[in-house]
Amino acid sequence: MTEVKPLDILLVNIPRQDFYAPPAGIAQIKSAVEAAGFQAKCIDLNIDLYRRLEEQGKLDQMPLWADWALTNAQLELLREIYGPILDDWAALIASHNPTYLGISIFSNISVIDAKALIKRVRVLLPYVKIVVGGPGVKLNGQALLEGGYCDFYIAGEGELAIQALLRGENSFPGINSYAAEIPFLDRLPFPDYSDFNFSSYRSQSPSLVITGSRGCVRNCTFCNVRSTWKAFRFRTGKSLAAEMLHQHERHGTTNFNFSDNLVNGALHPFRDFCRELVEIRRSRDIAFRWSGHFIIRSKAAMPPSDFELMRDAGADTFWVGIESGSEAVRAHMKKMFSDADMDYTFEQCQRNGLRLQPMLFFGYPTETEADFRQTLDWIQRNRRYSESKTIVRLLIGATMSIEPGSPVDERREELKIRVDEQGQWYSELFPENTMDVRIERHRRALELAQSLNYPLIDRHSKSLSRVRDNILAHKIPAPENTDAAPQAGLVYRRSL
Ligand code: B12
Ligand code: SF4
Repeated sequence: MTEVKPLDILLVNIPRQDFYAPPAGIAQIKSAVEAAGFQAKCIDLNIDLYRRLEEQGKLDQMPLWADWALTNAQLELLREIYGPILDDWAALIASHNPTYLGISIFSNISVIDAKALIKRVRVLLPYVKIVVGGPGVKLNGQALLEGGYCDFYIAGEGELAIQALLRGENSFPGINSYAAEIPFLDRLPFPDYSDFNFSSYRSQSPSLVITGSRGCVRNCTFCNVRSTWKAFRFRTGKSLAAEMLHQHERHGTTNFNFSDNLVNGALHPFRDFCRELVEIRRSRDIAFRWSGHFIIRSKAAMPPSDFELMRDAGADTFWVGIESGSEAVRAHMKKMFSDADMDYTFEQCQRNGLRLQPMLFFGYPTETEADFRQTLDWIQRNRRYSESKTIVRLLIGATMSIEPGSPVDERREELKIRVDEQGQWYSELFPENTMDVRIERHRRALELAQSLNYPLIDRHSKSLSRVRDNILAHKIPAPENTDAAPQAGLVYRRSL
């Protein structure tokens, strides 16, 4: 009889995440754990939710999982649908009887789902040691620990800390604290996706997340990237190409999405990576396609030959942070590119068949009406790229929110940022830029883009109109950050 090894750690991923590809976080943690000699298994509960809702003909209810502020009726509906699913998940976890349960919390909103699941798991498996990790743990880990929801939290990069935890080294940096950044990313094992059923995911062909770098070379004033990653670290082109080949051999994957904040942060390794893929295409006839985030650089930094190399290497679609049509606003943001750099980049992308998903947002603290009109001009001016299908989607982002840990947050005094009686931020230096005005700018930009037939992504109209209604009704103060706090007449998804 063969002896069944007990499962050292069961890793689960919870809603709400994307449904296109298996989750990279737990796949990365699994390979790190197994490299240290422990046994791990991954279960993607997020995709399980999707498939269950699909079976029940309730996919239209999916937005309930991504909404911060629900009406009482919506909350009741969510509880009714979700309660039995959470019970099933707790039973599934209990059936594996692992020593540790690792829960990956993708964003702040998933903390609510984590708590609801943990309450149920604690009843069925009172002795399991629960460790939470993932991007949503950064701000919430300590509270989850103090609330008894977990035995450990690992904030930041989890690979080394989880290995130490399983070895019993509970005071290793990162355990119940923020993990030190891992300097040499090439030394990490490739993520292990063997526990996932690729046919469950929504992408047409098997698609995977890949990480080429952590951190960013920029420090845009509205972004909190430096509070998450201090240093920019990157993998070599050889290592990245080897991971692609590895995943291709195991899962047939030719489509990859970079999780990096930017793929062109370090240009030498980026070019090496492209050359590796050109060579793989030539010698093995494998045509990888890859997409990600991208920053605009000058012609001197990225000459036309770089765009040709990207094309030959299978570069596909890139999110690009334009943020504002005003050069003055972008200069204040430290975006570090001019209109000329942007025009050059768009032209090069068009010429080489690279597709773009530009992102805009509204009401940066220094944004005046004149600046905003330049964003409207930008939308007008670039419609030719939408018509030529170089711009495949335009992201009409939210109104500016002041992210904890961002340079704007740290410079609140200098910018004279105050909170008005509605709980919304404004700057005494630019008092016309109120939440009302920001919401209005969002609406004007959206309407213009719609009228010009841009293919659009707009995730914020509904929540912004709720905030506006609250402001107009002058009910209880609306939240400063529309994504993260209760609003008048609505209930926060505080318990499930
Ligand atoms: C790709 C991505 C997406 C994709 C999702 C792809 C997918 N398959 O689900 C898309 C574009 C759909 C997306 C959407 C959203 N995203 Co997003 N996304 C990212 C991004 C760029 C990469 C995530 C990733 O895959 N990284 C690679 C893996 C390997 O890293 P990881 O998951 O962080 O895992 C590491 C650690 O976190 C940890 N870890 C992870 N799990 C576990 C578990 C255990 C037990 C342990 C110990 C450790 C651990 O160890 C891993 C290895 O070091 C990050 C930013 C970034 N660069 O990380 C933002 C990020 C995660 N997203 C974020 C947000 C807010 C969202 C949205 C809520 C945005 C919105 N308002 O709609 C949505 C929510 C998801 C949804 N509605 O579907 C925030 C989360 C911030 C927060 N604390 O809440 C981030 C950090 C961006 C940011 N700086 O604001 N996102
Ligand atoms: S907005 Fe993008 S480019 Fe700017 S610091 Fe953040 S991640 Fe980097």
